[in-house]
Parts: sequence; structure tokens; C-alpha cells
Amino acid sequence: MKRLLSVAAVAFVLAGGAVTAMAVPASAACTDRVCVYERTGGGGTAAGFTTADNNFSNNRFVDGTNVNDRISSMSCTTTRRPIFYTDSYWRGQGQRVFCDGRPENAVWDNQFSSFYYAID
Ligand SMILES: [Ca+2]
Repeated sequence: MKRLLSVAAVAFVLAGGAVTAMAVPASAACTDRVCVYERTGGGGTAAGFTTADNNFSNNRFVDGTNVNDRISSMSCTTTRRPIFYTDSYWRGQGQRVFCDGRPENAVWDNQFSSFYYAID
């Protein structure tokens, strides 16, 4: 179900005009609509998502290291805001991310293990 950076070019094209009107992403390593970063402020290695994910244990950053419990910031350019959870299967503490394209630091640093989209 997960797709890490596999359709980055397609996602960028599909995002089209909306992306051009937004701030330039802090990291060129991720062009997917939901991105996570190893460091705060969009720093360090990155990973991208094109769909929700119930368990980060099988997800890798661009540098090959594991995503689970290592996320320090997130960004998104979706209309449905993702909520990151400290446990798999959308359990534990949740953080709803603003989707203005700019990295937002994790409230629970190095603890996120899944994410889903909020329904407005
Ligand atoms: Ca996963």
C-alpha cells in the first residue's frame, strides 16, 4: 500500500498549480504530497507518502534508514490534513499537520509510527 518516492514526478505534475502558489519545499528530496524528515525544520533525510500508512516499520528514508520513531518534522500539500500518531494503526498521541508546504516540527519527536488523513 505504501509508495515511497515511487511516483514523485507524477505527483508533482498532478499537484500542478497548487504547488507553484505555495512556498518552496524545504527539502528537494521529497516531492510527494506528504513528506517526513529525520530532522526538525525539514532537515536531514526525507521520505514521501502518496497514501496513508498504518505502520512505518517497513518505510525507509531516502538514505535507506528506517522511518519509524525517527520523524522530527513533516510537511504536506494536500487538502486533507494528515494526522501523525505515536503508535501504529493510528493509536497513541496524534498531531494534525497544517498543509502549507512548510515543514512543521513533530510535537512527539522521534515517536511517530503511522498517519491517516483528517476528514473535515
Ligand atoms: Ca508502512
